[in-house]
Amino acid sequence: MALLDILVYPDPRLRNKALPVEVFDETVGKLVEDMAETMYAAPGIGLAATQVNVAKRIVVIDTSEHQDRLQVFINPVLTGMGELVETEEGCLSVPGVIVPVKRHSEVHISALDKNGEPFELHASGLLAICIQHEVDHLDGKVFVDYLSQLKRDRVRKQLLREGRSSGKSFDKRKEPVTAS
Ligand code: GNR
Ligand code: NI
Repeated sequence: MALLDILVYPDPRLRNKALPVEVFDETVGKLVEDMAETMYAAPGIGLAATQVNVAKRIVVIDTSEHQDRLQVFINPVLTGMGELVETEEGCLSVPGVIVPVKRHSEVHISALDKNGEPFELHASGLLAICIQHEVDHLDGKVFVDYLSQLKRDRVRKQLLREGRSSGKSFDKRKEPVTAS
């Protein structure tokens, strides 16, 4: 078991699009274990492989009250259902920021478990919100993308100022000093 480093926005690697898992070997099993450990330690209710710089379509979630029910979703496919609901969301890759995001209140999920066995699930409540948030990560999307550009810029500058983002291709000296 190992704790993995979580990428922080605006790290450009959060924009990577994850590829489907095709081989279910011990590498996948180890990654799932390490992702779960990392999520519980954070603590968070979900984690996508993209956040630990692995471009594979793997998500771990635990929305149970006592954080004792791990759910693993590999190559998840969602069908959004129900009305759109606004929930206050946070993200381990955007520390300190909680903003309202609109999501489907219910989703149908098709996915594979860690052994490659397919399963289907109908989710509502926090699990429905969380899986939509995680599949966005797999597609290179971060919840701040739903904010206005002004608010997103504020979040980006704040995190760069705090020096929490370690995006190597972000040359902080080239950040314009004057905002237009
Ligand atoms: O820990 C998390 N909490 C959370 C709260 C509301 C909506 C989504 C989430 S997911 C987040 C963990 C995370 O960043 N997963 O990508
Ligand atoms: Ni997140």
